[in-house]
Amino acid sequence: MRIISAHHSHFTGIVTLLLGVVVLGLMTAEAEAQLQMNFYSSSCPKGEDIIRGFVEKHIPNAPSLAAALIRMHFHDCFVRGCDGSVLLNSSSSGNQTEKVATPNLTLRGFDFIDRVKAAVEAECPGVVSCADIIALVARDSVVVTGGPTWKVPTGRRDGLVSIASEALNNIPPPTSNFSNLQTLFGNQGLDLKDLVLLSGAHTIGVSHCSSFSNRLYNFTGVGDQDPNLDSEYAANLKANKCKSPNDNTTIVEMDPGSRKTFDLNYYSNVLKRRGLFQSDAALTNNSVTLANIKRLLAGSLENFYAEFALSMEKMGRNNVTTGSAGEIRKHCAVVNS
Ligand code: HEM
Ligand SMILES: *[C@@H]1O[C@H](CO)[C@@H](O)[C@H](O)[C@H]1NC(C)=O
Ligand SMILES: *[C@@H]1O[C@H](CO)[C@@H](O)[C@H](O)[C@H]1NC(C)=O
Ligand SMILES: *[C@@H]1O[C@H](CO)[C@@H](O)[C@H](O)[C@H]1NC(C)=O
Ligand SMILES: *[C@@H]1O[C@H](CO)[C@@H](O)[C@H](O)[C@H]1NC(C)=O
Ligand SMILES: *[C@@H]1O[C@H](CO)[C@@H](O)[C@H](O)[C@H]1NC(C)=O
Ligand SMILES: *[C@@H]1O[C@H](CO)[C@@H](O)[C@H](O)[C@H]1NC(C)=O
Ligand SMILES: *[C@@H]1O[C@H](CO)[C@@H](O)[C@H](O)[C@H]1NC(C)=O
Ligand SMILES: CC(=O)N[C@H]1CO[C@H](CO)[C@@H](O)[C@@H]1O
Repeated sequence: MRIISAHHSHFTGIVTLLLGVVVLGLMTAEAEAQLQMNFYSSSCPKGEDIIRGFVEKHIPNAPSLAAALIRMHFHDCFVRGCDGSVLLNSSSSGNQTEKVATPNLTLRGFDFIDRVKAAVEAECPGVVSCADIIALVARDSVVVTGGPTWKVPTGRRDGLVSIASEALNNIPPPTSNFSNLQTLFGNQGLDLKDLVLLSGAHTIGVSHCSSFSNRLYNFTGVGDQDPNLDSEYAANLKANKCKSPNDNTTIVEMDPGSRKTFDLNYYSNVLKRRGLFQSDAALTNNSVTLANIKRLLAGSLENFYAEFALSMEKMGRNNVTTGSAGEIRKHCAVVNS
């Protein structure tokens, strides 16, 4: 009995050990499943070309979508990694997904992603993730509109979960001060240099007045203006754009005069205290971010593009779902049933 028992426990021990090795091996494989260039080269060889072709065909007719799509990629990556969670619709049974969180109210381009997904599904059903589609479409649309390019390694899987409050907690609001930004970017493995470079995307696109009208009308609750916003620019915005503190519909170009051009003007604006958001202004409040702005402005556009590319790739790789985790969604707005 004792012998059998000892034998038995020895046997169990070996099985446990073997199981442990297998589980450890699986965990390592999971952790090591990484993004790679052209992940779909054998599973969907034409996939990335179809996406680029679709963008090249349609974005020139709606170039302002390029800004919307790079912003969507940013919002996707900052919540649960770039896993397409930003695309999930809230369910009638009460799930409030990231889409309905305040920062997402002004996101655009969901239908564009759906159309790209349909084109890809027609070629290879169930193979290319929505998360990769956002990442590729963001890059391809910025390229088509004359902006920088960057590497988009693929192999992201789509997440199963999307929670509105996580968007609120992770996506920096326009009222962010420097330390908010440092923390929220730091949470994503992004440093102060990345913060400056990625904020440079505000060289394209638009904002609603509601995202910054506190700076114009009631900065500290006594009907005042933000002293860190150039007063001439503020007066101009009040006279011509955001004529009332309750204007939720008017849109304003973030880089006036060159909102369609991916250039260095955003950084010049920031130094002139003409960045639209407090978060833009906050980049001048720290010696590292300020020095980076000046360094970029002293350098060439090509240099900005090259550095921007590295930060975009870094953002796109952060905390992604890979391997056998998550799924490949059939429709980007809903988890597979
Ligand atoms: C640093 C923290 C950031 C804050 C606080 C911030 C905030 C905002 C806000 C409030 C808007 C305007 C939304 C509206 O009212 O319509 C906006 C627009 C935009 N953001 Fe950011 N953003 C940040 C970083 C980024 C990053 C990292 C990217 C991309 C790499 C980005 C790309 C854009 C683009 C392209 C637009 C224009 C969107 C359009 O035209 O529809 N932003 N951002
Ligand atoms: C990474 O993603 C997982 C789930 O996809 C999430 O639970 C976790 O909070 C994320 N980590 C960070 C730092 O965002
Ligand atoms: C919806 O909520 C349920 C319960 O909280 C959760 O299990 C599920 O993952 C949620 N769905 C999404 C898409 O987040
Ligand atoms: C930044 O804002 C947060 C609230 O969002 C506040 O708690 C903190 O004190 C602020 N930091 C500085 C340096 O003003
Ligand atoms: C400014 O904000 C304060 C406090 O939130 C509020 O009491 C006041 O009515 C606002 N003033 C204007 C002009 O909106
Ligand atoms: C603007 O939005 C705020 C809240 O988001 C709302 O309280 C206000 O009534 C809206 N103003 C208009 C003019 O629709
Ligand atoms: C930057 O610092 C100044 C004081 O040096 C402060 O008044 C201002 O509010 C800060 N701006 C931002 C956007 O944090
Ligand atoms: C998701 O919601 C949008 C409206 O917000 C709707 O147009 C679309 O059909 C929905 N998609 C699915 C698959 O339910
Ligand atoms: C694009 C999108 O889903 N926008 C939604 C944001 O949230 C509001 C309500 O909270 C919805 O009405 C929008 O459809």
